Amino acid sequence: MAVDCMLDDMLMKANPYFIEKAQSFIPKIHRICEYPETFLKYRGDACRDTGDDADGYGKGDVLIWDFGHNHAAYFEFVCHSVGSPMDAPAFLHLKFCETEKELWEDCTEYQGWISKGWIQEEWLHIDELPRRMKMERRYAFRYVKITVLDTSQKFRIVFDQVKRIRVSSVQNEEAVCISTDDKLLRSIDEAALRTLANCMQTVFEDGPKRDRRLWLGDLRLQALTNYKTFRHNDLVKRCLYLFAGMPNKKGMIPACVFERPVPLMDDTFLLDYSLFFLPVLTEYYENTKDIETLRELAPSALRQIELAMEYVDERGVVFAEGVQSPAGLYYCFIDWNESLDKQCAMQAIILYSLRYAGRLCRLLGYEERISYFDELYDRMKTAAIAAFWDETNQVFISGPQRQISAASQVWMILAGVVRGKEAAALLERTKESPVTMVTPYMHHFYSMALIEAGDMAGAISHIKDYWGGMIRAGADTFWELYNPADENESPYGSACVNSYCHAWSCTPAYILRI
Ligand code: RAM
Repeated sequence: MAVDCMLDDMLMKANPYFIEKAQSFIPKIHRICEYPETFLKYRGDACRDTGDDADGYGKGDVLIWDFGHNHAAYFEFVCHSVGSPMDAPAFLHLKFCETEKELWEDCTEYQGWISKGWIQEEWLHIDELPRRMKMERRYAFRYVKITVLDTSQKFRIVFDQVKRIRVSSVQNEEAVCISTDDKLLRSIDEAALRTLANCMQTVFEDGPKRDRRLWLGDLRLQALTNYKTFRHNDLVKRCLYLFAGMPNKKGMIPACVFERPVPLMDDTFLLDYSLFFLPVLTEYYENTKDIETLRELAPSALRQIELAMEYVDERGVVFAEGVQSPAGLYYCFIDWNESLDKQCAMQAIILYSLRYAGRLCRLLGYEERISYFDELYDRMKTAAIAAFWDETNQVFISGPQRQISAASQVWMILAGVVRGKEAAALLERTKESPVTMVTPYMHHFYSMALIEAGDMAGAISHIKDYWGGMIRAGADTFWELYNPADENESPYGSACVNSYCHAWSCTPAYILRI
């Protein structure tokens, strides 16, 4: 019975008017043709000159084209044969790589928990040459590696007119880079803008390699950065209407939605992401003054608070993630650190969202609701201190093990539970937290907490340190996950499926423009 109810809640309750409105804002995609900057030839692992390109390539030869930067693009080339008549198919392996290290990564043994279909590689049999090959899929890549698996003893293959068609709904030049004498900050800003541009397709995608779809938590950070850079505000509007157009039967907004073949909600629900619909909508209005959208979507946004309150006990404390409550289970994201206890951060995110609910109601003049949200905020803040503040260690703890994590402290500061000098001191202690942050997403919130505590210089220096670490490791777009202590860390069981252009890491371009 309980299972039936849960499944029933998962069903989509589409709002055709909202979806139609979203579809009317599908942006135009710009296409730019680009040629490789460098071409390298290998046999095995050794770089070698295989002779004149016109002599062609055979079994075991490895060819690498470097396009200079990582972009979302389609790949094309022409190939023909030399030597005797072509007496067998040409058999090729193609690998598309965002970073140099992926070129040499062996993914054949991949056993991770998300689909190996995300690994950007293809095996091609070409029966007749010459042939113009236009790869059907869109990839995210800087490098293309072709391994000639076989030709035959009688013919070899020649490659020509290698190019890619870069695609995005924005053009990089539209956003002006920050002017600073600091070379590292300039590189960080450039990489952040490139990251965001690659993810701005017909929706704000999380990453052009993976998952190539619209996630609400990612959208929050992309939208903020977009307002200060590309200013394609209708794309935010489209995404807002897509989410609001496809809640479940209870009105809960899913963590992510698909656009094709027709708009569809995913059956993944994350409480923190659903609540982020409130800040995304409020900030959209603050940046555009589009009152019609604010009015139309406010009920969907405020509904997220009502639903979140079902997971809050009579003391005003949220149940732990994944634990039975009278309303059932909920899940949340927060960060990819698998040992993270999320209860304290989730409490803070509800508080954070209550402040946005109040802000939204003020904008719309919903007087009664303003005081309701303000009182609820005060009650839950008192409950949060009683439940999570550890007086002895002067930190927030979470869960039965009284876990001390960076995420708990950061979110309590962003929720306004600790402010000013106390917040600055707490962040200082956060550096010692045994449970660290692993995604640029969480590091963004850490930087924002520093700013909230009045330490803009600290936030900039953190950006130089953390995002600068990716630049020093060769990044030209920022990654989904970066743990300086372990560059191969992956939440999926293998770095083969990690995304190296992930929109939630684009926020230095926002923070550097505040
Ligand atoms: C990953 C996605 C996305 C994130 C979710 C929670 O699978 O790449 O960026 O929002 O997880």
